[in-house]
Amino acid sequence: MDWWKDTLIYQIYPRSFQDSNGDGVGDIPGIISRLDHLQELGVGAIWLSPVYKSPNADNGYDISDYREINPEYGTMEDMDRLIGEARARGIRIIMDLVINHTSTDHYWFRQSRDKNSAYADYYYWARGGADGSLPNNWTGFFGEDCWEFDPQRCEYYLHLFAKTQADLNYHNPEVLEEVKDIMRFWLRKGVAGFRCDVINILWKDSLESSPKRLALTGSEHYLSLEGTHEILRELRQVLDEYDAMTVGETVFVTPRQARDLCAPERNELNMVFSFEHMECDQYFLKWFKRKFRPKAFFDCLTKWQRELDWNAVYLENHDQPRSIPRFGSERYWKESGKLLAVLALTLRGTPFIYQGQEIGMLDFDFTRMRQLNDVESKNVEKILRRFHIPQKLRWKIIRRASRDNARTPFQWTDGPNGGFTDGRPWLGVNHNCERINLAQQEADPDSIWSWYKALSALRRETEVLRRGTFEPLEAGKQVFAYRRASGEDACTVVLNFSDQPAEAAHRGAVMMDNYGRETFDGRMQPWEAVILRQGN
Ligand code: ISL
Ligand code: CA
Repeated sequence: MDWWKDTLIYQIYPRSFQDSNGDGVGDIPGIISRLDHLQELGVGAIWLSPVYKSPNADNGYDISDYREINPEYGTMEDMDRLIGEARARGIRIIMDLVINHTSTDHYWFRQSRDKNSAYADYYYWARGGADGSLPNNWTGFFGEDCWEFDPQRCEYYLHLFAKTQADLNYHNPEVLEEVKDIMRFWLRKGVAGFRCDVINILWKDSLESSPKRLALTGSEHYLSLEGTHEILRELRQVLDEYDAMTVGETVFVTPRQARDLCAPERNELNMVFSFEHMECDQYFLKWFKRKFRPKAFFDCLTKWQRELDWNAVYLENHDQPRSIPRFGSERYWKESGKLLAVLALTLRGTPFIYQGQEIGMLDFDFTRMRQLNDVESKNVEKILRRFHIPQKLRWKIIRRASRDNARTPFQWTDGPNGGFTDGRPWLGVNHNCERINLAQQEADPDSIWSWYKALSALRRETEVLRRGTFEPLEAGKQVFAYRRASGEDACTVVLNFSDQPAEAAHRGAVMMDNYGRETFDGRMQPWEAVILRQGN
């Protein structure tokens, strides 16, 4: 019960983790060959981004068969072997469950093009206006129209994401039954749970146009509605047969909505990925970046820590730029990488570490649009062109916010392609792999990697760091301090988010300090992070 509260979870983006056969694409045998790395980090579970059959319009988030493995990644035998090999190391596997939409290559969708087929109502189909207008005025997540005309059916289908990601229609009870079967299929194989993609938008209450004309027009018809809660409670029954856990990716969610999605007594999700703390460096949309304001970040984290009893804690994933250039400092790469590690592993909740975070990987070093792969970046670049935004500015916008920033291959060594592949990588390896790579950091007891290992071990051994309460102590312009307490035991965490020194009002015996200090008098170096036993 609640095993996921004591565990560190590691996210693998399979395409970019480890290639085993020289085709330039990461794969499941590659993951198996690196399980020892994860075991050393003290990982208790892996969240695997999608490995199902997919035409890869959105790198696996467009699934064409939920019961098959994408041949680029291996076979079902490889997958079974991964589950077994991971289990032998005490590591569980969490699958990515993408059920808001399927690929238009999915059998259901192909059948659905025929109005008389048994699958006719598996998706949202609608007629356009007589004047050639779309069925409604909603906008999609990837900056395009969210309706596409199908010449065979002579109707439009809804797609809130890419054109080839058609939204499933949960008004049809058969769709939910299909999903339950898929979940059972994987749970029977021994997976421990699911990360549920955009799970708070499943239920669309109507397809009416919206009077709101901001970005995401129409979202009041699908964001966190009661219909979604009902679906989640049904799915929970399947999960309970296997004691499985779920973490929901929930877009635009407020703390209150998050509570409704994961309060234990409501039997829906176990925790959610919320986004508010990822928005402290933007105006309204991620494409409009502003200077990162640590104070806003601390306040936001504090709010979420207080409002939810338990939640997923993350600073990186495959949709977000890397955390060091964003919340830390490239100038103090090592110090700020370690500080962010402390933050991620000492807040209350289940920490999720994204591949490469544990060695302080940075954003891509591409110089041209051509080097990018992500469908979202390409769409947005097209829109910027349409608005006659000059090339230089377009590139600046894309470079800072593109999802490809975190998708470059894992840097294992300083050798060719960072040891990721013997072939040509599907996405360019960052040239900084000469400086930032696992092999080098394994040999260095003072590296970010060594720090992550030590922190992870400390968290495992220290109950109060896992289960203790969260009490905010200080959230200033640059210093963030909080206390974790449980019975007689307590720890205080003090973090200096700045290239400048700081003074903090906290004292105590040092458990860990990224400047190697043994006593702490409140004076802090740039990006210093300290964990104190007791303290206040
Ligand atoms: O990165 C985003 C857009 O700027 C987010 O809005 C993202 O699209 C949203 O978090 C949903 O993400 C998930 O579903 C998408 C997929 O492309 C993402 O990779 C996935 O994490 C559609 O399946
Ligand atoms: Ca491969």
